[in-house]
Amino acid sequence: MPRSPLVRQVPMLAVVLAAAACARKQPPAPQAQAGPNHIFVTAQDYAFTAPDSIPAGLEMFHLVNKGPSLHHLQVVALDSGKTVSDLMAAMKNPGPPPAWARFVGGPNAAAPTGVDTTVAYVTLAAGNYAILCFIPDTAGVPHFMHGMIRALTVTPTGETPASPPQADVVVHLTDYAFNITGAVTAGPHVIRIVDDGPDVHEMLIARMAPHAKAMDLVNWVERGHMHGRPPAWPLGGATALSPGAEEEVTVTLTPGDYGLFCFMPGPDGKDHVLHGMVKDLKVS
Ligand SMILES: [Cu+2]
Repeated sequence: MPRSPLVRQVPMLAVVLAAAACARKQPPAPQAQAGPNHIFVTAQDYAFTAPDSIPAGLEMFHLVNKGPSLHHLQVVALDSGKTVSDLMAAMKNPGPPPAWARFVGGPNAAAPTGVDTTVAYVTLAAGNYAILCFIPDTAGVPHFMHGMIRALTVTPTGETPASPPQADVVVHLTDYAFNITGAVTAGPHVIRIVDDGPDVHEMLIARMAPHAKAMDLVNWVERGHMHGRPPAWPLGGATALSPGAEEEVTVTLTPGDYGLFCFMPGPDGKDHVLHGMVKDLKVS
């Protein structure tokens, strides 16, 4: 009597299952990412040119500002399946951002010359993100309302993210101060910027114009509404970081006067620079 096809298939199925079980016992070791993914973003009035999709891991964002206005690059992680439309809707409400929108940094403002590039190393997991510019125009309208907002999809790779470069200066952001360890001297630096909370903070680094102090830039923004020539030259830094988030930036300093600034709005509506989150730095 011929055996039924089903009986003939059972041993074959057993072999396949055994092979699958064997494969499960020895998962391939995750490969280390060879180095950062270089992500080039161009800002202009008012749009970003940027990739729609990038691989997960250590991202090195390079921001070029073709101007004429100041622009920065804010990366926001959108959890719980939220989209750029959800973020736009949420930002119409005053007050703190919703829990599903995490500020994960990015390069802060680059001068509108198209020559300087500001950079930031940010480690991103796969998921949905938005990139946007929060800097306001002279009427106080943030640039994302003029179209400087894009979706960014970060795709999984199965690789272990590469390590960011070793920092020689670390800045902890608190309510409301910049706490610096390491020597801020003339020359190239890798600066690690960490938000210790409880609020969201940024750190703009700017070289002051001759005889200008950090408060002169605060007054230009807060009282002068960014009209006329700024008393400082932006060199990047970190855009907003939620508590616990961090990034590395590279910057080359020459002797002179610099300032650190956080223009994030506080719970009272006043920007953190007006709560003392502004610092003069002399570099020699
Ligand atoms: Cu702040």
